[in-house]
Amino acid sequence: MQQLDLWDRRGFLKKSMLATLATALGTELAFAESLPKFHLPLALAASDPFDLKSKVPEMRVLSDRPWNVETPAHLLDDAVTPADRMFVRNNGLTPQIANVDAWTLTIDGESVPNPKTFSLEDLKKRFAHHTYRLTIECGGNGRYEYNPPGHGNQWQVGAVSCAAWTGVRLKDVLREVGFGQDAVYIGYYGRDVHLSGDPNKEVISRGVPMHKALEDETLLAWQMNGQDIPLVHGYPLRLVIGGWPGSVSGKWLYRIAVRNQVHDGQKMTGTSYRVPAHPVAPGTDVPDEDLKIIESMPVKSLITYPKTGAMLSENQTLAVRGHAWAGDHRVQAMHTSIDYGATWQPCTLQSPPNRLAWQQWNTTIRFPQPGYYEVWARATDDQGVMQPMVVPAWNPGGYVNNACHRIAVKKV
Ligand SMILES: Nc1nc2c(c(=O)[nH]1)N[C@H]1C(S)=C(S)[C@@H](COP(=O)(O)O)O[C@H]1N2
Ligand SMILES: [Mo]
Repeated sequence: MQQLDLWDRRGFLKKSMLATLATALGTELAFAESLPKFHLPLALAASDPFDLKSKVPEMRVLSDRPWNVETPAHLLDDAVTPADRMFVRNNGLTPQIANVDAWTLTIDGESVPNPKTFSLEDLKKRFAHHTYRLTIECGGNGRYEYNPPGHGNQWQVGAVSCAAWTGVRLKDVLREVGFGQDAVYIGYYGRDVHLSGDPNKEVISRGVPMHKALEDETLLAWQMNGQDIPLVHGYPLRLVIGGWPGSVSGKWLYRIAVRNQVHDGQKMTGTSYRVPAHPVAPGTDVPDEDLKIIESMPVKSLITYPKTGAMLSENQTLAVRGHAWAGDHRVQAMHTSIDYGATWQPCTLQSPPNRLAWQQWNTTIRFPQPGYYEVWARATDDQGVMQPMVVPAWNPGGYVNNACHRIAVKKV
């Protein structure tokens, strides 16, 4: 349910919504008529239950202020991630979108001589539409395995999605606006609200170098899987950039600056989304100047069927499947092992529908005798680079853990 639907023309809660609201709150709404315009009772405004009620109940809530919710691996079985199974990573509070008709996107910055502002209608009418399936993986996915622990949400394996996004190419819009030779980077700005409630505080404002911003697949999107983007995923407009840390795909987008320097917005500096430029021992205090910004995400894969803990009876073979992705690269091979990585068997691997989309793989496994097994999955990218079997290089933020995914299987 979009929050938009809550309000009548005058900005008061719709009468037809009162029963739903009462259910969400667990109590009747007293004085709903006299609430100030576009105001929700505090209990609702704080936890934004409407959007997350639409998630499947098995999703793992890591925090509720801000919302951070991950998807268990077996719920990511679809080639195109449905909205109700998509992980949520908020750094601040989901904004309330009172009037979507008034939404605009401004392109400005040092490298833009003539800044321009577009309505959503302008974007939709004036530029060609494109749809791509794009893998979005949080840079901190897999953080739970680092020791000492990285600061932040202890994501396991499910902070990744691949939905079909529809919009216009950022490059088409930037070319129409015009930018100078000195352009280095873009930076996005979103309408989410800082946890402190201070409207002047930036929640997150990240970006990418021009070469990534100008790729065909970099979209200003208003649809996900053929529908309005759900509020929690960035309605009504989102920057979507596949293959790089999810943090570069700015939600609730209202401004893009074309910068003549590396963008220095919120969470572009310090240990945020940065890793040591040189190898360090676990627990090292790494100075800022030795950290570099994470760009393309490393090769990785997931087993999405069966769910870990599967029981298998005599003579049964096990059909195993999942997805594999490799940042800006393509996945070239997929293998599984049932002997802790001693030997590996090749899997069937599909081509991606477009660049930067995860690829589907599957295989059939026969287990030699009854007992406990682990199935490990390992992807190899088009450069011959493989997933490590154990946790890779420790880094202060606990980013880019692409160790092999494993599930437990028992043959009885
Ligand atoms: N405006 C805004 N955009 C944002 C964020 C945010 O907090 N605010 N989080 C980023 C991060 S860290 C990730 S991993 C992705 C998560 O996208 P999702 O919640 O749609 O899955 O959104 C990115 N875009
Ligand atoms: Mo993220």
